[in-house]
Amino acid sequence: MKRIDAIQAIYPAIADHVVVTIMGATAAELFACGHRPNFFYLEHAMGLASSMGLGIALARPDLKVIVLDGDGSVLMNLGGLSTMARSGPPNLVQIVFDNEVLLSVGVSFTTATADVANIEGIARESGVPRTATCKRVEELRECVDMALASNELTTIVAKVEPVGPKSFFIDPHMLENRFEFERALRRMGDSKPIGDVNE
Ligand SMILES: Cc1ncc(C[n+]2csc(CCOP(=O)(O)OP(=O)(O)O)c2C)c(N)n1
Repeated sequence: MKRIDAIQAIYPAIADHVVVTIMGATAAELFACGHRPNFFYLEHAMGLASSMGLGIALARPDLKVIVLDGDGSVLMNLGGLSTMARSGPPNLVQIVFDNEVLLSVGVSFTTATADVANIEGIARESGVPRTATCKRVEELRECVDMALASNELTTIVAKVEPVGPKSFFIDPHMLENRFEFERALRRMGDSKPIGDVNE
């Protein structure tokens, strides 16, 4: 499956929740599906989207938090999985798009998932209670729906082709996104409609 098709397919399920994504190709593809103020694109800090998602999930148990991650990012911060599992917030769903490369800096840089590493296995053995690996878009959509309904910390590995967007353009600017996202979290707490980017 292509990641852009996968993100498009799960977009309706995640759009009203808090979404934190890794930088680069994944962020650009989520943005291309439609920006929302409740989306945060964690630029530069490779590996830490799940840690940020964990912090939000623990601080805001009233919200569901979805982290869009990458294989290179997860492998860079492997301790993030055990910390996540140890705290075990039921409102956190991590989706790891595993394309077996560091796509955002070049497809020739393969990660260990191209050879030996199995991120679902690492997550399970780290103590994440719900894990899955999906290879087809429909399968992923069902997995995400079930994870959101389950109220249990979940890591889903989505095996995707090593292809990305033509442009990595994202608007809003990183700093704007930081304040916009914070305001969206506060509004969500007030149970007001989130609205869209033009609000
Ligand atoms: C600490 C750190 N090292 C390196 C980079 C450069 N960098 C940006 S994106 C990226 C690849 C991320 O790989 P992955 O998580 O697999 O996502 P993909 O790009 O394949 O979608 C790298 C190495 C960075 N931003 N931060």
